[in-house]
Amino acid sequence: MRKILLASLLGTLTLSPLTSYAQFAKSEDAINYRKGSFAVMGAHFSRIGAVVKGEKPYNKDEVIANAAIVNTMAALPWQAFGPGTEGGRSQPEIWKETDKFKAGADKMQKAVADLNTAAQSGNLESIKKAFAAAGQTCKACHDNYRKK
Ligand code: ASC
Repeated sequence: MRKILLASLLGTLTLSPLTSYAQFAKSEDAINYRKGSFAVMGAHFSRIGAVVKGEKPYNKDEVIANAAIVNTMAALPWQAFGPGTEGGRSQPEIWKETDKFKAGADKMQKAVADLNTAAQSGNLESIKKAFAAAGQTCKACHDNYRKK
């Protein structure tokens, strides 16, 4: 019984994003991971953006699918900003203002969850509002923490 508990605890710890920066063997791996997850998120966010801007016709199911991907991806990059992973386009302030950076990350995830809810509502006006709010949270972090 104790073995089973220990194994399940270890499994939980290994899968937990909070502890998993240690899963990257090299800082370059963490940098690639966060770049990759932001790139996938950005690609699907932009597809909703094209609808919001009227460049593409509104298709409810496509927006739902894109918003769900953005919502899933939004949870991922943060585990790859662990200690000692400075580099890429990240400004060093990320590792000096960790609380502020985390607050921005949390705000973005909340806004993206709202976008996901709006997508499911099928109301294009709600989607437009939620998209603009989410885009603001992307921009805030880019302005503060991403190298130009
Ligand atoms: C996008 C994308 C971002 C955000 C940001 C919003 O489509 O890839 O990073 O929107 O530009 O200001």
